Amino acid sequence: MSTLAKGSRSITKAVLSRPRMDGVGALVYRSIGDTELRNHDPFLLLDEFNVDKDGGFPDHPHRGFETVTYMLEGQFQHEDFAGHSGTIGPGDLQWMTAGRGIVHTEMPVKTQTPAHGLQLWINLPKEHKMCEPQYQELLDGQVPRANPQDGVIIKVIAGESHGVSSKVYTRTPTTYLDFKMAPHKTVEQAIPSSYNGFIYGLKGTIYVGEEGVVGKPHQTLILSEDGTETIKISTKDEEAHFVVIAGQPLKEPVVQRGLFVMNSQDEIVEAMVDYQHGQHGFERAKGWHSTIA
Ligand code: FJE
Ligand code: FE
Repeated sequence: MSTLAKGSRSITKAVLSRPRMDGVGALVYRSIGDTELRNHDPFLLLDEFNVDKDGGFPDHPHRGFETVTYMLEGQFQHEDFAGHSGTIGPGDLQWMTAGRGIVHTEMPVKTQTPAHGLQLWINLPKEHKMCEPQYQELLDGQVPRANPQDGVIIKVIAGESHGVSSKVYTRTPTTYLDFKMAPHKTVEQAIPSSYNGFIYGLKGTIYVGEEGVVGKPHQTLILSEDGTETIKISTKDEEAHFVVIAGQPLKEPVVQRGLFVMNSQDEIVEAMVDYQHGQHGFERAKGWHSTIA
């Protein structure tokens, strides 16, 4: 017998992000991670960033979580302390597991088009926080699409949609879908009922759940946690572009100090000491400076 509730998940909160500055001269709309949207377990942060040629995120460390950078426009380059580097453009993504430690730089390629995209931070379960760093890089063409009906294209960045599965390995079970919908369409999307989830609007207006709660660009809609498996999303007169992100909550203590996210205050102190002394994963941090920042 199914214990799933019928109908669509509803929206428990709608928050419109306002632009602010972060890094060096980078404009970000902060969704998850802003004061009103703290600790949406397992997610720590979602930023929609706009960075022109004078801005970026120069040399900084991470420990204890993953960053997923998904490009919408322009080009972004990165370089880390282990000599790993690359460039991603529109539709491409970099899924970076910082694990025990990454020090890197993230900068736009200095062209006419500013770098515009999304960066998501996913917390790691306790047993993976000190794992070896890993990169999973996918070009736009390597991200599978679901096309459940005419005028609905779903890029499956992580998890699955309408029988199409992503190959990205997630240490924290995560669904990350990019939707493009023509006007006057309705789609249902299954999300595991135990996941916490949200929708973030990029373009156009959407109507979510049985009540048709309105979602706009720069707005975050938090999905209800009521044991329901699907969400229903519709467009009216405009086409729409948005992402649906959901993940299995870790239900572990979260202690965050800047770019280190651990389970206890002691582990945060350890992270700062390890970074300062160049040890336990930060060996290559000693004297490293990026060549692109
Ligand atoms: C950060 C300094 C930083 N949002 N969106 C301080 F550099 C960062 C940081 C980012 C970031 C990077 C990209 Cl590519 C996109 C971002 C913050 O790296 F979060 C703080 N607090
Ligand atoms: Fe970073």
